[in-house]
Amino acid sequence: MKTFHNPDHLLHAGRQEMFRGRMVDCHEVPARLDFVMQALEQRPLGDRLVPAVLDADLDAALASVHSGRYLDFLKGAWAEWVAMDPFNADRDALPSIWPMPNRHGFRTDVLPENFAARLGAFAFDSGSPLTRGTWAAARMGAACALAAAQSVAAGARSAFALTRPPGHHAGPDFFGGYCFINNAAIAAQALRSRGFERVAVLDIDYHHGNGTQTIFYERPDVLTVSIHGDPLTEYPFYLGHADERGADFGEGFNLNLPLARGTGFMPWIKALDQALDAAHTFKAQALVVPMGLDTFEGDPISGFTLKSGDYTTIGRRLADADLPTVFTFEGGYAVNEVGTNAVNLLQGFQMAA
Ligand code: OKP
Ligand code: ZN
Repeated sequence: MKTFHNPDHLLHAGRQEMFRGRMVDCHEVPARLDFVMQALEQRPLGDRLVPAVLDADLDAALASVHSGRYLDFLKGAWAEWVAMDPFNADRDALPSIWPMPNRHGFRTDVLPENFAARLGAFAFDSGSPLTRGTWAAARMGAACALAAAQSVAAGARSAFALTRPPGHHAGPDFFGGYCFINNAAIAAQALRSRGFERVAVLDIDYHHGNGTQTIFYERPDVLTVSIHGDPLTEYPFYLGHADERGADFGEGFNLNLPLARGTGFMPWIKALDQALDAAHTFKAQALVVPMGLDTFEGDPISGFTLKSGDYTTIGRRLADADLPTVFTFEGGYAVNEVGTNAVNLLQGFQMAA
């Protein structure tokens, strides 16, 4: 399979994130991607390419899953942040006030002019630093997802969008969970636009893919399935329960499989079989896998106990679905092992495919 990697990922390098009242070093660091690249160099799966997509196609892909006002906000955010205070040029932007939509009567239809207030209107946490290069990096990440989808639409069995920042927490008009642009949603929508009538997104990151779920929640043409730490105790907390089944035309086309913190490989792979059954029943014509490796036992911010060898089995099992498949790189914060685990999964897939 081809890997489309983001040559600009380094432009996004947050320094610190707010965590329980203090600033801690960012977990989502550039080295994560570098380790995956190194592992791919040692165990090549196919060409490693920089995405070449038309600007107009990329803008259309971005606009197909995100709102215009959110994209405008992201595009201009850094300039506005620095305009607030010239010293901000050396600080990452983090929100510290939120409108809490749907509660307390706060409005989001009228956007404040104050940038800090607008930052909070588009973010759901204060752990996702927005930096000078965030927009450029995230935009090129979307190009990776689009190129991967185009490759699969052109007949490839699979493709890998290797990019950061990750994407599955980003929604139609919000960022959070280290995510700004939803790469998996862009890939799914690009496949829909290129002739695949039903696309299944199977999110295997430790954290619920709330952004992706929200983007497709009312749609019957994209099935969203997520296996993740139970939101009763795990981030992102406010979404990801088993009773969220989709709404309107999308009712029945969202499946959440929350598992308790501490879950090991046997129950996890049973959930994967359930997820694949759902994709099969849905008669999916293509698969998008937001691939988080933070289910690993050594992950510093997660709570499952999968081992490196388990990822090979997961890859094999995904290949059994026998569908054109796009992988997007999501979480995985045990930096030294993330390359091995990612390539184990992809190699397991490729050998079985
Ligand atoms: C992004 B992805 C840890 C706090 C949790 C947010 C986690 C975002 C995970 N100190 N912060 O799904 O891997
Ligand atoms: Zn995660």
